[in-house]
Amino acid sequence: MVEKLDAAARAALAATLPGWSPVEGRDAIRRRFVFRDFSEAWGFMARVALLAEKHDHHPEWSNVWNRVEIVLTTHDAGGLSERDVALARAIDALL
Ligand code: H2B
Repeated sequence: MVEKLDAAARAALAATLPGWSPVEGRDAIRRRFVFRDFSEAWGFMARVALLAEKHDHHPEWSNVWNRVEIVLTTHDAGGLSERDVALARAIDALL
């Protein structure tokens, strides 16, 4: 079983992942990405999909033309875990 983030790790989130914010009513974080067009958005999603497979950790996400919204939470833990932090960092490193 994956452990949920402890209070110290949660307090550090704003500093460690400044692009991500808490999702209202859920133990999850979200980031919205805007690209020039659909092609760029889809290319980004393809790279995130490969990262997700590598991490064995998968986003909840949606795409509308040039916009992608990614929500991260750990289903196996019922909330945020280090897996979400690791994937969020890896996604940020793609930008
Ligand atoms: N992704 C997310 N977001 N949360 C999980 O708990 C999770 C996952 N578990 N991807 C993984 C796959 C698990 O189901 C497999 C069997 O490792």
